[in-house]
Amino acid sequence: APRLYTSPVPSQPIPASSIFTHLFASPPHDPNTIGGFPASTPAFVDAESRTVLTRAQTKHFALCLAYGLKHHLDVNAKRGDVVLVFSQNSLSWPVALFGSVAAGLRCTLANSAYTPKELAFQYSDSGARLLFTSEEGLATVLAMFKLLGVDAAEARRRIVVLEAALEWAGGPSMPRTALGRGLKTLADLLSLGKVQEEERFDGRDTHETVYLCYSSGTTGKPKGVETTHQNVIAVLEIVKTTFPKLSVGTDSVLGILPFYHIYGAVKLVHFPWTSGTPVVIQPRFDPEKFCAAIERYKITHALIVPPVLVVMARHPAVDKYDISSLKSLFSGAAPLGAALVKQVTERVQRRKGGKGEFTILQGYGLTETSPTTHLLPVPDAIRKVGSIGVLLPNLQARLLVDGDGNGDVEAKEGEPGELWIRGPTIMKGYLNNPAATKDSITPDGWFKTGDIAVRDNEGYYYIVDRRKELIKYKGFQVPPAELESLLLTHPDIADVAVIGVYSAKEATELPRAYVVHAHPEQVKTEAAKAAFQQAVRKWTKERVARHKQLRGGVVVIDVIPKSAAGKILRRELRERAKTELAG
Ligand code: 4UU
Repeated sequence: APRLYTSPVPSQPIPASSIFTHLFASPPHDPNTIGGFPASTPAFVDAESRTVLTRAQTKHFALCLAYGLKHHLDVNAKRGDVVLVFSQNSLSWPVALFGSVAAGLRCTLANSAYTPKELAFQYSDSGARLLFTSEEGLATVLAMFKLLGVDAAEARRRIVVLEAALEWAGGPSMPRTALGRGLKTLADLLSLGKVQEEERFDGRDTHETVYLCYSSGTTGKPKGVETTHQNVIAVLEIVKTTFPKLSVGTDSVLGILPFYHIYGAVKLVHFPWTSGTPVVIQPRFDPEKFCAAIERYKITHALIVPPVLVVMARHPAVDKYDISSLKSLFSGAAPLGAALVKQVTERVQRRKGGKGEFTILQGYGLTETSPTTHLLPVPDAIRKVGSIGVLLPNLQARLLVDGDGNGDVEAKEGEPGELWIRGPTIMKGYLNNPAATKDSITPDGWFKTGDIAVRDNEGYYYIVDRRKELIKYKGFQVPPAELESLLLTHPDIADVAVIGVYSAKEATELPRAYVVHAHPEQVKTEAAKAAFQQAVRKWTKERVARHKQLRGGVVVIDVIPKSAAGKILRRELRERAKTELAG
């Protein structure tokens, strides 16, 4: 019988509802509340302009947008249509998302740093027919439609601009960019009317897909992850049991993680809402602005990725601003070193002058698990430093090792194995990709994470290795297969393999390419090699989003090590890189 692990936390009831009803219900006996908290409670705050959306405004604008999406003649959205959101974090984001959800649409969330080609892939693959873009993203969007052969008039019909002006929310007005002039805006869609009720959902519909974030999974190119209403409602309920308690009126969360990544989408746009806690929105991590916002808004919790802690360990801004309100920093999306945790914990505690508790916590999850499966409880922050914490309730886990040709077998107690997860937060599958779905979810519902974990005798998990191809740059996915197929189009590259190398200095992996030159005689000298390496880095930089650049270097190699079946032996390259980088 398989060795099944369960959570130390009791199982939670998961309502069979829709996201909109779950978050926005105003019961007849308590009409001045929305989702269990007073309608006047601030929900989202623009850190820069200080514009606030209360719960009531968020709901109002979402219902107005739902009306606009359905009735604007250019849009005419129908239930199940896919809308793509392409924007850095802004106050418009939650409105765009919840308005689309209220209209019964599916939302695909795209990295705001994407190039036109990267965006074109997700737009087409997801079957999107409508797109929200920030003004910043507009040039990319127009170039994308050109690439897709969509004429200018049709492109205009499909675009809704989330303009920088927040007049619709009572915030400041700003000039429109020249590019954006003449296009319809969020404000236009908000002005047409308001749906009385969100799309009605019955029990069956809780299993409908609502979000499509993209993940490469264990191998290959990015795939649309079908996240259902039920997946999201379940993760909110199970996270609540173990995440630091958020209180209405006293706590506030800093929202710097990108909302288009599942971590930001769920833990910032949805989760604090369920506690009546405001999220202060910043478009990107900037050490000065981060600390200034903590001071100005008396931030109690910030969700981050490990490289932010590197900055918090050294940056003078930490001493310049009053950050004494902070109760926790919560890290996820990439491995976190214990030494760094201790260093930052001590520094922040010193800044707090010993007043009030402060902990650095960790969580673990994947796009495919909606996302959080493990959390480190507050009391264990130091005792179990480095651990991703305990399995959340309603989930089951197994740890598997390759059994000498006998398929997967259970790892022995305390030994590493591939982490498998089963439960209500596992995605429905990869969009239009039954083969990839079948490879990642067993017939009896176990999702294979591709991560190697150890479980200690008290039930705390540690991620010790990764079995899959994936590279993580500052928490962002870099699928090696995508870079490899791009690099193979370079005229001088005959073969290539991309791996991740770890930089302790930046607390992140960096993508590193091993390339075989098409004409090896041209790169015989060290100078020729160096010039070629530089050229490949520059060539790549011009073609991919920031996070996919070959920051880990380019290495010329005679032949890419491969198995008899032609699979790249990545482990061998990783070992090689360790030696190269040490030497
Ligand atoms: C070592 O990164 C994410 C989701 C992160 C997340 C979300 C909510 C963390 C905590 C939380 O509460 O999703 P993806 O799909 O971009 O990447 C998933 C992969 C994992 O398979 C693993 O390899 O990212 C890596 N990963 C981690 N690795 C995620 N969290 C961790 C972690 N330590 N804490």
